Amino acid sequence: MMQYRFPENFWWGSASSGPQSEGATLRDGKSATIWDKWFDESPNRFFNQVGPQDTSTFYDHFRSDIQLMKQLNHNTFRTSIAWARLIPNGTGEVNPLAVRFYNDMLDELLANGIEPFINLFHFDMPLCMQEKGGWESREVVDAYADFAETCFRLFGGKVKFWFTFNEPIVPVEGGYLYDFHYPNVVDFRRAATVAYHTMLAHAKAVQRYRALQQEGQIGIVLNLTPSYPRSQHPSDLQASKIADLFFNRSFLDPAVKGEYPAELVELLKQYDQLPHCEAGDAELLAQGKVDLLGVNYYQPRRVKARANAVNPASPFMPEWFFDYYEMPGRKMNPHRGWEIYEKGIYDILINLRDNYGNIPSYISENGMGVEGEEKFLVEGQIQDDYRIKFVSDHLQWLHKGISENCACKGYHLWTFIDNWSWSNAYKNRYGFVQLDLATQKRTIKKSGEWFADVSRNNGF
Ligand code: BGP
Repeated sequence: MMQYRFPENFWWGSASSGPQSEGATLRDGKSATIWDKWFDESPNRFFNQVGPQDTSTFYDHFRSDIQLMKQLNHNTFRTSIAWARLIPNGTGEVNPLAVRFYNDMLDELLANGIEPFINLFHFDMPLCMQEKGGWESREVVDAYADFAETCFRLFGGKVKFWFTFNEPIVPVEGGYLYDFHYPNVVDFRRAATVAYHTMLAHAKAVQRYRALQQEGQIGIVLNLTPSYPRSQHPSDLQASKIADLFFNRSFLDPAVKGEYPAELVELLKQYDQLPHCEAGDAELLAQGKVDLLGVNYYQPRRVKARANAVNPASPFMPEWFFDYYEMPGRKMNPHRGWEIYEKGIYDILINLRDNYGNIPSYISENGMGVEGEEKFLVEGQIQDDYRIKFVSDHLQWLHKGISENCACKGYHLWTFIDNWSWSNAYKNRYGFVQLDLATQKRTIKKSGEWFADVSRNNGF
């Protein structure tokens, strides 16, 4: 009996990214990214010292991988175009081998009835652009807009769903605040500039796309972490409101409403942390409103009022305004150390419905990273019942949201084939398809077969 039937034309698929799956990192004209640089400098920061060159080699195997997607009944797939592959110097000349690869890959997807969702930046800043200051530099913002326009012109006939950025807050947090991405800076003011310039870059790309009047939609992919207070006490509520401003609304508001929340601007002004703004920025941001929002959801954020007063001599951080809170009895994914809270997906959709004009959205990532999955091998196949449960529990809440009029159009699992996860490398596996890194053999997991049925039946 079908309990959860989804709307017609619902998108069922999975998501990946160029830097995590393509491989051929320095081949066929591709230039280095910050990941190549960081791995060269600090291999010990990567799990088992496995770096960005060790991927599932999508660059070489995309045709057979797309056949696997077909077996899994995908009607969509997200990946990204690597700036450092398409325009190796960051600006100027386009790499013909990259054009050929992306055209072939897009043609193959379309020929197999799989709609490409294409993202333009997945943490993979070309090294030459980082050397110009990365997102701290307005010159890089302009270079990105040119790169985006080049993509629209080259591939806009094939791609109808574009995304400017994946999780733009992550390079801010990782690279400029919490030291888990290159360039490993810890400085709030610089982080704020990076965040601000990323949204200017986003808005410029949207503006360029609309000027071309192509048929299609443009959006952004945000990792939203619903911010739950420990209690309804006003000080806990205030803590969660501020965490929400820093970690969700800092990107969600400009992306959907075309402007920053006044409370966030006020707060940063009060602590003298506002990034430098120029004339015309506000008008530009107002033009960056998206057609479609990708929502990555993995875990909630739980906070409480700070226990101790802030030492005003310490460097400014979002954590000046709250403490993290571990809810008693919470469910955990022990491998990744993330809480599992399925209802979060519903709360996000209701928030978008009620406070963001019910912007059309889809779940662009959701998934469960597990270490040591070989333990679950039975007769050559990983029996990942935990992943089936994880996905179906989230889909039930997603279904409830849709039945209450939330405009959610699809679901992508993170990820298709186990892939390279930044500094976690292959520690946690996320795929519907198991990858043997040594032989590059692919084997569909039990969850992949289950998902193929869900997609075929448009429900479960
Ligand atoms: C998201 C990223 C993905 C992917 C995923 C899993 O933040 O968009 O690129 O890596 O998280 O997280 P992790 O690889 O850190 O376990």
